[in-house]
Formats: sequence, C-alpha cells, structure tokens
Amino acid sequence: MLSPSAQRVQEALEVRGFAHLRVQELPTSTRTAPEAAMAVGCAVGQIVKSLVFRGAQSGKPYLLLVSGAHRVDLKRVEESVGEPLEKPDAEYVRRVTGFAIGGVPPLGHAQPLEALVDPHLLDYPCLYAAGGTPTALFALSPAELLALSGGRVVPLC
Ligand code: 5CA
Repeated sequence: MLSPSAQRVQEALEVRGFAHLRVQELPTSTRTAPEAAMAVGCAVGQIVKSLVFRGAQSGKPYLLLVSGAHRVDLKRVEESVGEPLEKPDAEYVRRVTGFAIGGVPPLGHAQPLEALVDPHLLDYPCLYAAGGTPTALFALSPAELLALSGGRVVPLC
C-alpha cells in the first residue's frame, strides 16, 4: 500500500502510459539526493532532483530536473529562460506542484510546469526520481524522464 501522495504519482504514471514504472516507498529517508542514493544503493548523480523556481517577471513556475551530483548555475538557467529566477518558499512549491519539498516528482503536478532537464542525467542508464513523499522513489530511464516530464534538455549547471 502506497501513501496517498505516492499513490497519486503512481496513478499519474499510469495515466501517462508509464504503468511499468513503479513507485516504491523505502524504509529510510529519501528527502535529499544523498539520502535517496543511500536508500537505493546508486550513485548520487543518478538521483533526479526536482527543483522549482519562479520567473521574476512572469511569475511562472519552472521545474528544473537536475542530477543529484550537480548544483544549478542560476545565471545559466536565466539565460535559457530569458528572465531572472527566484527561489520560492516551500508553500509556493506545494501550491504549484501539489507535493511537499523532498517528495516533488517530475510529473503529476497541480498545474503544468515548464520542465528543463540537466544533460548530466543523460549519462546514466537508470535514474531515480522522487515519488511524491520524502521516502518514495521510482526508477526510470533518461528517455522516460524526458517523455513523462515533457522537459527540454538545456545546460543547467
Ligand atoms: N527526494 C529527494 C531526491 S529525489 C528530493 O526531492 N530532492 S530535491 O533536491 O529535489 O528536493 C530538495 C530541494 O528542495 C533542495 O535541494 C532545495 O533546493 C529545495 N528546498 C529545500 N528546502 C527548501 C525551502 N525551505 N524552500 C524552498 N526550497 C527548498
């Protein structure tokens, strides 16, 4: 039995045609990328961080899908999106995604989010993304991440 937030991610996967991807709830925290990597025994670079930023001019939310081994270079991302970006508070993240920080998945959000994908994620055959809670993950390929997030690959780091 999945918790309600993890179940919502599983259902979003199924609705989008990714029923073969299965959200798993782990016995230990997956709140941060290092914790998630420890929980499943993978490299931290294989963990997909889902980071929400807000366009300072448009007010629009952007979802940055970033390898756990890398930090976002905000200037670089601002050049790609054409406006300054602000780091929103936890309440904004919950409102636009429908999920709490530490569990934000790459799909199934409360509103459509423009997604940008870190090219470093394409270096791995298998990735793990958050599954709706700070103890839930699901495994997927880079191609599946692109397909289910609708994200475009742009340099983020
Ligand atoms: N479950 C893990 C691995 S998939 C996870 O969700 N990691 S994460 O990196 O995508 O989510 C944590 C991120 O949320 C942090 O890197 C940070 O950018 C952001 N964050 C943490 N606390 C806050 C806060 N108080 N306000 C806004 N953003 C925050």
